[in-house]
Order: sequence, then C-alpha cells, then structure tokens
Amino acid sequence: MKQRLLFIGPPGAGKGTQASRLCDTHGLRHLSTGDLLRSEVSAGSALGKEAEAVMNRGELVSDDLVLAIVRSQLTALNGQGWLLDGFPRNVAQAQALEPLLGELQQSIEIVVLLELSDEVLVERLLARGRADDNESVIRNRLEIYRKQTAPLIDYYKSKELLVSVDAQGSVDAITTRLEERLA
Ligand code: B4P
Repeated sequence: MKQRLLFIGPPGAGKGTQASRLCDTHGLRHLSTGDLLRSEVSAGSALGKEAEAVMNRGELVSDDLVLAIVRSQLTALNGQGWLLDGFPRNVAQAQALEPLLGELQQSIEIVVLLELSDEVLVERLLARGRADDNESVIRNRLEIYRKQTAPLIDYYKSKELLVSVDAQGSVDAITTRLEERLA
C-alpha cells in the first residue's frame, strides 16, 4: 500500500468516506482539511470563526489558513504514512505543499482522483444534509471545483502521479477498486 497519498475530486465524490476506510485498514493518518476545519468551527476558535462563513457559502477557506493546518499536522507525524483528503484544492496549495514536503524529506507517491457525475454528487450531498449541503451552496461548490480544483488534474498528470477511479457504485465496491489501484 502506498504511504503518502492525495485524494482529490468533486464535493460528495466520497473522498472522506473512502479515505477513512483505507487509513483504518492500512494504519495511515487520515488528514481531511474539511474535518480539521469543521473541528475548529465546533471548538469556536479564532480560526474556526474565520472559516465558518466561508465554508457555509461553499467557498474555499484561505490558502494561508489551510496551509498552516496542514503544516502542523504533517510535521507532527514522525514518519507515519498519511492520506491528505481534500487538500490541495487549488494549484497554489499544490505548489506550497512541495517545499513543505521537501523540508520533511518526503514526496507524494500517488494522487487519486475520484470521479462522479454531477447528478449523483448532488443527490449524495442533499442526502447527507450538512450545513453546506443545500442546493444553491452545492452548485457553488461544484462551480468552484471546476474553476479552482479541476486544474490539479493536469497538474498531477504532468507529474505522472495521477490515477482516476470511478466513484460510482456502492461504498464497498469503490473500496475494492481503490485497494486494487493502490496495492
Ligand atoms: P470536505 O470536507 O472536503 O467535503 P466534501 O468534498 O464535500 O465531501 P467528500 O468528497 O469528502 O464526500 P463524503 O465522503 O463526505 O469540504 C468541505 C468544505 O471545507 C469545502 O467546501 C471548503 O469550504 C472547506 N475546505 C476543505 N478543504 C479545503 C482546502 N484544502 N482549501 C480550502 N477550503 C477547504 O461523501 C458525501 C456523502 O456521500 C456522504 O453522505 C456519504 O455517506 C455519501 N457517500 C459516500 N460514498 C457513497 C457511495 N458509494 N454511495 C452512496 N453514498 C455515498
């Protein structure tokens, strides 16, 4: 199993669901920037207060803030493998990750793109019903994904790190698909 992975894909593709399963099975640290931001929001920290309104509009939290979180998490790991779920979300974050990994003498082994049609994404998110899961916010998140996150597909393709996995089907079927690709 790969030890240093990125999961990218549109909102609702199942990044969090699958990342959590793979990390449990393989002893990797699951670092979801969405979950980390939501913990800050629940704790009522200054950082959480800054992030909350942005997240509820379906926009991206500032790069500086997210990078500070990722830096502190990765530097605390002491060599354990990790899966970054939902980070990077734009090319600037991807570029900032490189010197950080350089400092840690690590590199990305693989970038997994979870692919799913808009129709199914919207259906899944409406069924989840989180604070940022109403129809207009979901449309905004999809738009932001297309503009800001989708350019990462070519970015990591050109580095020969990208694998695409079909995220349509049952949770178990997708886990099996991922296990095969990442073995
Ligand atoms: P995230 O927390 O990353 O959430 P997500 O993209 O909406 O969902 P994910 O793909 O993980 O789907 P999940 O497994 O939950 O982002 C939320 C917000 O945080 C962003 O909008 C942004 O504001 C902020 N943020 C996060 N990272 C950032 C960054 N790097 N920079 C700036 N801002 C950042 O699955 C979705 C639903 O589908 C669940 O209900 C699940 O149970 C269901 N599901 C999963 N797989 C299924 C399957 N196979 N079949 C049926 N249902 C399934």
